[in-house]
Amino acid sequence: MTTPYTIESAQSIFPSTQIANVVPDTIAAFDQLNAEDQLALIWFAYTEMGKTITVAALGAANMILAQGILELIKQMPPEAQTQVMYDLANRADTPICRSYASFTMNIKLGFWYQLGEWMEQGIVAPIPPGYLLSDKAQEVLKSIQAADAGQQITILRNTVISMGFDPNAPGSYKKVEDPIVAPTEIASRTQVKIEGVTNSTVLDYINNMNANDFEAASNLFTAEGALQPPFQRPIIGKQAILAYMREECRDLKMIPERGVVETPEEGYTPIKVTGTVQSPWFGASVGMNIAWRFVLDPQGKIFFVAIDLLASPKELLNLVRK
Ligand code: ECH
Repeated sequence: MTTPYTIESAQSIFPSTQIANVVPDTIAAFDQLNAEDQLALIWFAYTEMGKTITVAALGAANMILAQGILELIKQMPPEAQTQVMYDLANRADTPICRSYASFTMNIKLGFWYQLGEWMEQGIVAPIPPGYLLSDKAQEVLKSIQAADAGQQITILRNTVISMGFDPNAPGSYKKVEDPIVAPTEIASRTQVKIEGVTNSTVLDYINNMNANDFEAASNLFTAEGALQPPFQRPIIGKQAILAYMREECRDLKMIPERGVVETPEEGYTPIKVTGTVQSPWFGASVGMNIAWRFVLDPQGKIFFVAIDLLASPKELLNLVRK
C-alpha cells in the first residue's frame, strides 16, 4: 500500500514555520573557538542570565554516577582542574572525558552546575577574573545575549551535551540509564485544552508527556513512527522513542495553546500546535516557544512529530498551512 508521506517528506509539513536558527548558527560559531574562550564565554553567558536553577532537577538526575569524578576534580590542584575543563571542551580522549560522554543529558548538566557552584566558591579553579574574550568570542556572546531566554538555555545545553569524548556514534542512546520514573497517578494528571484542536491523539500525547507516562506516550506512535526533537534528526521506531523519552523528557511541562488540523490526505492528517514548554531546570522562569508538527496515520497513530524551537513569540500565531 502506498502512503502519502515518508518520514522525510513529513519533515517539511507546515513549511512556513520559522525556527530559531540562532541556535545552530551560534553553536557553529562557538565550535570554532578555543577551549579557553569557550569556557569563559559559557561562564559569562550563564552568570549573566541570572536565572536560578531549580535544584529539584539535580535530585532527579542520577548524580551518583558523576559524584566520583566531581570529588576527584575537587581534590586536584587548580591547574589540573583547569586542564580537565579544557579537555572536556576539546573533546580530548581521556578517562574523564569518556565517562562524561557516557552521562545522560541531565547528569552532564548537573555535573557542570556543581562545578559552577564550586568555581564561584573558589573550590574549583575559576575563569581568571578579567579574562578577555577574543573578538570572535565576543561576537558569539553578543548573539547569545540577543536571543530569548528559551533560545539561550538551548544554546547552553547544546554546548554542554557535545563536550567530552564519545567513542560511540553521536546521538546513540545506549547510555548509562536513569532510573525509570513513575508516572503521575491518573487522578492527579492535568488535562490540556488546545484552541482549534480536539484530536484525542494529540491531547493524549501532551497529557501523557506531562504525566511522565512514556509507555503510554510512545504507544501513540506507529511501530515505525518518528519523533524529531529541535535541531536533531528524527528518532525512528517506538522503542527508540521510548528510550529517548525516558532519558530526556522527564518532568517537562508542556503548555500547548492553539493549533490547526488539516484536511486528511489518504487518511493521513497533518496537525500543527504551538505553545510553550518548561524544563525541570528552570521551571516557569523560562518558557520555550515551540511548535509540534504532527502527521497522524489513518488509525490516528502518530506517524511523525517534529518539535521546533520557534524564532520568535510571533510564530506562536503562525498556523499557516503552506
Ligand atoms: C560554567 C562555566 C564553564 C562551562 C560550563 C558551565 C556550566 C553551565 C551550565 C549550564 C546549564 C544549562 C541548562 C540548560 C537546560 C536547558 C533545557 C532545555 C530544555 C528543552 C526542552 C524542550 C523539550 C521539547 C520536547 C517536546 C516533546 O513533545 C518531545 C520531546 C522534546 C558556567 C560552570 C558548561 C550549568 C541546565 C533547553 C524544548 C515538547 C523534544 C524533549
